[in-house]
Amino acid sequence: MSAKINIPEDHPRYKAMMIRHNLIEGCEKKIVAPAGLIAQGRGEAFDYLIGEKTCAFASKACEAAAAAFLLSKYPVISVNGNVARIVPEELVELSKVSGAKLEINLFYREPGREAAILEVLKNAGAHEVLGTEERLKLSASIPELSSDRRIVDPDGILKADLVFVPLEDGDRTEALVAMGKQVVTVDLNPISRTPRKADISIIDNITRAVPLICDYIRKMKDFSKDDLKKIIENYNNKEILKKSLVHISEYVKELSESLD
Ligand code: PTJ
Repeated sequence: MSAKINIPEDHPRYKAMMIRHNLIEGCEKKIVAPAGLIAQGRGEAFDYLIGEKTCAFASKACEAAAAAFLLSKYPVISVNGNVARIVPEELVELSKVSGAKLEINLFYREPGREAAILEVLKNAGAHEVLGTEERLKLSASIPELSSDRRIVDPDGILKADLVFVPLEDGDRTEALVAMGKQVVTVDLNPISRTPRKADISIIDNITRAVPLICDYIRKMKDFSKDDLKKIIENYNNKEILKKSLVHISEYVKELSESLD
């Protein structure tokens, strides 16, 4: 077990440090894969580079994501160890407001991990969870994908028209897009393959992005289909990625000038 930590609430990096230690404990409980700790470190570095706040390009992507959820006939939220540990209640809330199913889908499959994540989601208020160990015998496969992420639930990702895949790897994003699914992701690293391949990429921390998507869904739930479609038509993912990169370069320049 990790040593007991005592982070004072007035520590300037209290929130980020709590998340870090939450993930370390999640790793000890098998919820988080060891590689998930490295992924979080990469995410934290990019969060520094965007200024640890939701930027306009991320809000725009959250709005488009909300419109896509509302237009979707069969949306599915893909849950990995990191997101289950960091934002379980928020994922369950997203599932409730959007009507999307929750499916556990892991890159690093190890006995006991699905069960540990199922418990987390149930404790967060989930009623139905797909991709569990007992449903694995029913599992289907994503063609042309060799990682363990290829194993999907036939009543979940396989059937979905929209898949929400936060903190995802590029290969599966590409495979899902090739299967004709609309792919929405959250990833702090705009250079990573997933946001470049997805239809809607939210360049923000998962802790900020999921509550914001829920807010947009609540705000837009009575919009007409035409209005929702217009939001999607006016959304350009490449532009959003460009804006995020320009923001990072300007922010870093500003920081360097503040040292003059
Ligand atoms: O639980 P498993 O077995 O399914 O594995 C999950 C991980 C995350 C380990 C697996 O999907 C993986 O290895 O992912 P990658 O390829 O490291 O990609 C994760 C991406 O998420 C990276 O581009 C990170 O920058 C980004 N990221 C990490 N933490 C956050 C984040 N993005 C948003 N919010 C975060 N908190």
